Amino acid sequence: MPTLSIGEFSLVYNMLSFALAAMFGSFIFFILAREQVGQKYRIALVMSAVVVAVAGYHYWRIFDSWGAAFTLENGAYVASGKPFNDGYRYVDWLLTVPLLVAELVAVLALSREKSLGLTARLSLAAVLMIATGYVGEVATDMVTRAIWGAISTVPFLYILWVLWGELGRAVDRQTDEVKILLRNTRLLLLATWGFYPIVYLLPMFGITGASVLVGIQVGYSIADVAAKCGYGLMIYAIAQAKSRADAGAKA
Ligand code: RET
Repeated sequence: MPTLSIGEFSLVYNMLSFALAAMFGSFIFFILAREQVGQKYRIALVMSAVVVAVAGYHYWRIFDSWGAAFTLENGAYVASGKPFNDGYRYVDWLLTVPLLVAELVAVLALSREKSLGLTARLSLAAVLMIATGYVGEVATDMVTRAIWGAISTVPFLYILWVLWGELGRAVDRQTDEVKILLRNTRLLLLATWGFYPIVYLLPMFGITGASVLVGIQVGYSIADVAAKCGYGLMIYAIAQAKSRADAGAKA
């Protein structure tokens, strides 16, 4: 572990604390907001709540691990000898990414067979993407990192391609309000999910030592808040708009 200045250590400490607060706050919101949407969309909000609860737990563990990995000595944070555990992040993604995918499929309210098929294919791709990405993340040399990063990009592109196409097809059948929300969700998905591989590439841009450690932790934390809390809010907005449209169609 590199030696960190007080500012560098605190930046990560505060980002992790911010992400932890955002996850717990979002959990309360999603539980309460369930009542605001039609029956068939509630499951999507339950999934959002599970995602942020799982992530909240992992952020708490990451936060603890960060604090334990360094000690303050003569005005700088030096390695304490206890390793910083990056595994929590990957275990978190392993559980939450399939749920995020399932949540989007749920809010689209497609036929049962289509929903099950899509969720199964996309979850499998997500597990492959994260497992292969982890091998590269913990590798100490850049060549291994690059190779596993490239392998992980294959299922990543597959997920984006399927979701992009599916969301595009779903758009045609919706009211104007839902159309705009679905288009925005497509953009949010691309912007937030696209952020993770960019953060992963940081050490390959020649950024080293403390900067890369801090950059990766800050980058993944921002991406996680957007991809879990922000995305959950989008799903909520879609569920609400679709509930209104369903009520209008019945009246
Ligand atoms: C890795 C390894 C390098 C290549 C790629 C990656 C993609 C990661 C993604 C993670 C998404 C996580 C989310 C979490 C939210 O809960 C594994 C960094 C493509 C897309 C959405």
